[in-house]
Order: sequence, then C-alpha cells, then structure tokens
Amino acid sequence: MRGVRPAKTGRGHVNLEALNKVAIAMVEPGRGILAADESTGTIKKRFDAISVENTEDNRRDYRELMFRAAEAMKYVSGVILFDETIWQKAKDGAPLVKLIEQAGAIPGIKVDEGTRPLHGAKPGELVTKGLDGLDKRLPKYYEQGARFAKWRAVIDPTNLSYAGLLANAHALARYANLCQEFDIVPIVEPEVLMDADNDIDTTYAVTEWVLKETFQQLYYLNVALEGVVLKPNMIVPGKKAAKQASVDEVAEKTIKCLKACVPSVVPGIAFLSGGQSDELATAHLSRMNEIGGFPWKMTFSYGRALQAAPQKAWSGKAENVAKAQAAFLHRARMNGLASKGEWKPDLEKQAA
Ligand code: 5MM
Repeated sequence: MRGVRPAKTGRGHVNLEALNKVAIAMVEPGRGILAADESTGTIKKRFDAISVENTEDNRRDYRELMFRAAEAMKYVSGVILFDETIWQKAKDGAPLVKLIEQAGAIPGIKVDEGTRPLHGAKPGELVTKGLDGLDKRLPKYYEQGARFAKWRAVIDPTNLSYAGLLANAHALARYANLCQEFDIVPIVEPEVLMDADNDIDTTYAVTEWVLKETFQQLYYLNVALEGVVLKPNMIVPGKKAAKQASVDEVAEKTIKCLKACVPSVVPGIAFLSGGQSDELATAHLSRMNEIGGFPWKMTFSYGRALQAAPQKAWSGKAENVAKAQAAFLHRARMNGLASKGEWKPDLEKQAA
C-alpha cells in the first residue's frame, strides 16, 4: 500500500528543496528552455535542410554559436543537451557546459535513448528506451553540471493501445524516480504527435488519457511533483487535419486539458513545439499566459521553433555566425515575451 514514502536506495534521500529550486528556475517568467538535444540522426535531418555536413565539428560549431549568443541566452533558463554535447569543448577549449553556465542558464541532459517498436502492442507503437544503466549515467551527468534531465515518450494519437500508453507512462515514472534519487530534476515529456490528420478533439482526448496515466505512474513511484517540469504538447489538430484551429481554441483547450490532469504542486509546464511554425508556437504560448488562471508557470521548451531561423541564417558558414545569433535572439525574445503573455504579432516585424 502507498502512504508512507519508502526508504530510497542509492543516496537514500530526495533533496526536494534543491530539486524544487531548480524546477522553479527552469520556468521563470520571461525565460524558457532551449531544446538542443537532437540526437545525431535528428540533427542530420536539420543539417540536410541547410546543406551542412553532419560532422562532430559542425555540430559543435553550431551549438557553440547559440551558447555564446549572450543576449539571446538571457531568455534561456536551461539548455537540454545530447550526450555528445555535454562532454564537448568549444574551439578555444572551454567546455560547452561552462559557456551555458556563464550565460546564466542551467545545463540539462537528454537521457532517453530513442524509441523501439513495442512488441505485442499495436503495430507501429513505440516505447522509449534508456532505463538500463541510467543509475550509472545520472551521477556522471550531475558531476558534469547537469541539474535536470529529459525523457521523451512518443504517442501517435491515431494508433495507440492502453498497453503502449501504460508502458510509456511507466518508463517516464521510472526515469523520473531515478533522476530525483540523483538530485536531478526530470523533465517529463509525453509527446502526443501533431503529424497526422486527427482533429483537435482527438488530440485533447488522447493527451488527457496520456497525462492522467503519466501522473498516476508518477504517484505510484513516489515522484515528488515539486521537483518535476512537465513538457507536453499543446492541444492542436494534426498537421494534415482538414480543419485547423484558431489560436484562441488551442489556448483554451490546452489550458482546460492541463487543468484536468496536472496537479497544482507541479512548478511549471514547458511546452514542446512539435513542428508548429515558429510564430504559431509563440502565439499559442502567449495567448495561454494572457488568459492565465492556472497554478503553474507556463513557458517554452522548443527545439525546432527556436532553432529553425538561426539554422537557416547560419547555413554552416563562419561568416554567418552573427546573423544566426541575431535570429536566435529574435526568437528567444519573442518566446520570452510569450512566457509572460506579452507577445504581439507586430513585434515580429521588429528586427532583433
Ligand atoms: C530537439 O529534439 C529533441 C530530441 O529529439 P530526438 O531524440 O528525436 O533526436 C526532442 O525531444 C525535442 O526536445 C522535443 O520534441 C521538442 O522539440 P520540438 O522541436 O518539438 O519543439
């Protein structure tokens, strides 16, 4: 029976005060999280789009330009890194993690190891890998400076079973439980994909189910919600849906769904962008914060919606670094405003 928190293994305690402090800092109004944790395969897709070769040096140069963009980094509370990056050094020998810290942001680490098909569930359903050996990796990441981690579960709203949903929610809870054992704040990311042709109400229903199951599993595994940041999708129709939704509808349905599922003790919600256009991802976040009336801080944890513009501006050329940093500053500033409900479309026209 649940009730009394059982003694923990490992370090034998949960430093809730420290976890809570980090979680609150990650979602501080005016700032948000830069998801720069593309695995080698994902960054290849991004680099292919700008005709840049996917080499270790190019990955380093690209990420270094963001972490050295001091003005843009003022709007960044934390950076999610891929394993390669957390050990990498800048061209001048400075560890990239130090550049992030010097910019006033918190380093974080993606600890999931991608997905694999879940045998016995619906064909095509995926489950996230990476629990094996995680207890050995987490203390090393902490030593290297990581104060938070990320694990992404992937749910296709047009192809899911309870078995798949449960396996993913349980893995998220196992991961979160381990992170807290090692004084690392878990970002819990159950992503309901936005790529199909489903309508907005299907996204709502599936997201509600996924979130309810995820919080149930977190509860069973005694995860302290004060030391967690949730990274959900917004409630949008699939990209191929015949009927798209207005900014107001997305904002209202997202708030309603989260209010129905997320305990108020969670310090903050940092959304993924999921392939929305840069401006829409900003507009949706801003509108939600403008409406308000929820107990958590709401900010961004965007990958594509923060990086598409700087990637294009950079295009792999050293002479474009300043241009790329300006594009990054613009998007970071727009999203920083959105995290306070203060973004307006007119501001997009102003150069960074
Ligand atoms: C930056 O991309 C992250 C890592 O993806 P892979 O494991 O597929 O390489 C991804 O988890 C990302 O953090 C989230 O999907 C949010 O990014 P978007 O682009 O949806 O805002």
